[in-house]
Amino acid sequence: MGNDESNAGGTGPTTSVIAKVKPKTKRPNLYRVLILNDDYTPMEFVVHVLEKFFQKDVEAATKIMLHVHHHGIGECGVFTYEIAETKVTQVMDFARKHQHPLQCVMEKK
Ligand code: TYC
Repeated sequence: MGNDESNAGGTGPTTSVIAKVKPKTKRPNLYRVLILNDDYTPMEFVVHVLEKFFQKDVEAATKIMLHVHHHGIGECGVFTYEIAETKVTQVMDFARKHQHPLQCVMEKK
């Protein structure tokens, strides 16, 4: 940004340099966090995961869980890269700790 007047030597014509002002508000890349259906993870456990890690109330959590149960995959939320990565790790660790095969993944929007 700016407007320079250059005049090397001090005589002759001047040259104006006009820099463009670029509004620079970049939107962050966003990632969906998804959970996958399986035959063994209890429905109540999935609802609990959605409440615990994705701040869903029991009604919203149940709706998402049933969507995944019937369609195979569903969205838990949309986050920036680091937050999405953290959610996936938290869910996978929690599922493993309770010996459930629940899978959680992220995908770029
Ligand atoms: N299909 C599981 C069952 O019948 C329930 C389930 C729902 C599992 C959603 C995983 O992401 C999932 N117990």
